[in-house]
Amino acid sequence: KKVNVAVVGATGMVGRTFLKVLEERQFPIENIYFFSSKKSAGSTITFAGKDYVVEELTETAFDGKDIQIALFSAGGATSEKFAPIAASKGITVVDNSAQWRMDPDVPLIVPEVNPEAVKEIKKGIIANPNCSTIQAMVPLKPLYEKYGLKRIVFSTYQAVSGSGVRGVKDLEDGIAGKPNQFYPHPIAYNCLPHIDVFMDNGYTKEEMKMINETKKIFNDDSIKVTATTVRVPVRGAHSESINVEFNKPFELEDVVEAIKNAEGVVLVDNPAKDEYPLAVDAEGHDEVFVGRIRRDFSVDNGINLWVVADNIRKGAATNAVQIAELLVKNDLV
Ligand code: 11C
Repeated sequence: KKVNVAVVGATGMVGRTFLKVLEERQFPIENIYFFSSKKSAGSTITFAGKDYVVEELTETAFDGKDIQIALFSAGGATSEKFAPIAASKGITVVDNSAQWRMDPDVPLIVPEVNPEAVKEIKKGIIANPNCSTIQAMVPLKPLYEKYGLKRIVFSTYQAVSGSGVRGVKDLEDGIAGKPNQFYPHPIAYNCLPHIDVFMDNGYTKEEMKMINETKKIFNDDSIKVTATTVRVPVRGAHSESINVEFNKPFELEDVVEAIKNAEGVVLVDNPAKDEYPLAVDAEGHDEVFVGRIRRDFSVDNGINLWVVADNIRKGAATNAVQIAELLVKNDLV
């Protein structure tokens, strides 16, 4: 079965990666349409060897095209306005923004973790989780099933590509000795404990996304979660230290085995040879790389992990395309 697909926000960093991933995974496309704001409309996009003109996104832009799936990555405001418009025309939206993630009527999906949620579409919208949440969920899934998750402490080391082209430019400019224009402080040779805006409770929005999205994806409010998210001078993959306490005792070798066998995970854990996941190795790949798995001796049933993934691929575009694949596979479009 082939479907008609729309890509909204095709000219941004995630949008361009959508195209690569759709091509690589040979997503079953009949026709494809590209939409953007007025500013980028009229530009040309090459997809699968063919040139397409980007159309301006308007309230009537989807009409007469028989589109089944729309992949949105054009920011929260565009998703807020246009995802319901697309849905009202019978299109299923896979939305990469934070706009709909915590809506109880919108499934929030990591395909390796909660694919069954795809059957609970109520508003015609499915949300793609935040990049730092997605990569953490993949190795935690088998551990949740085996031992239950009592408490998680996330500490992240996030790449500048998470801020899009402006973040990458600030890093490159900083290394070249030029001032930063986007971040409030220099990112070159520095770490900023500040991703997205600060909330009234003293956490950043990025930290609250990790906390709230984790509970929603596991459909379990009993998991205690805290997070500190940090921007580091790395280009294209997020790294995370994850400290987890289980509800049950465990053998470390069983934990390693479960992570090794987890769908979408590559185990890189050989300290004797200085082998552990690295951002520069993960960049450009779709898998989640996990290593440094060790017992946390300070609690009864705890472990520490180091988890690395390309935040634009598995953290955004690849996960969204996998959700679209679930829609096709389950005959939902
Ligand atoms: C970052 N996690 O690294 C952000 C980017 O809610 O989809 C993605 C923001 C989001 O800055």
